Amino acid sequence: MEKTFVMVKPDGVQRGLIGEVIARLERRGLKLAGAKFMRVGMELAETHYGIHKGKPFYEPLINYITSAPVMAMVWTGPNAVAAVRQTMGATRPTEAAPGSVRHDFGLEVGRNLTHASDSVENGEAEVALWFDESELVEWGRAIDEWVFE
Ligand code: D4T
Repeated sequence: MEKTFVMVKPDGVQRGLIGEVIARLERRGLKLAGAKFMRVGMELAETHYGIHKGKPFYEPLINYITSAPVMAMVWTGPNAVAAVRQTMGATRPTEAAPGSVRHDFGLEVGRNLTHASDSVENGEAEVALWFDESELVEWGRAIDEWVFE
């Protein structure tokens, strides 16, 4: 089953939106496979956002993500990567589809509330970066056969 890494960023945590994000993913039918509430260290932040190193928004981005705790999660399901990206909305809140998290709660790209892996390949890499194998839970959910074809 496809896995994707999802994070409620510091602004989402500060604004009390952990439950809102989890509720939306649960309601969609996605299945939680791991979660931890944590402070992001400099090394992890720099590895996670390594692709943006050198860009003008890189330093503010690192400061933002390390400024307060985040909720790091792994969600699974068929097409989990695409489904979660759609539920979160486009990176820039003013371009996010109405009804998405970033549309409904956000205004600025530097305070866009959540992160979600943008490809299956990156999903696997980010899950491995943020979680130990032992922190992931495989479990049978009673409704699985009614959500997954
Ligand atoms: P993340 O990775 O945080 O979920 O964002 P996206 O996957 O949706 O978008 P991204 O990698 O292009 O950007 C990473 C992160 O950088 C911030 N950012 C981005 C910013 O502050 N200014 C910018 O111009 C861009 C492009 C927001 C998300």
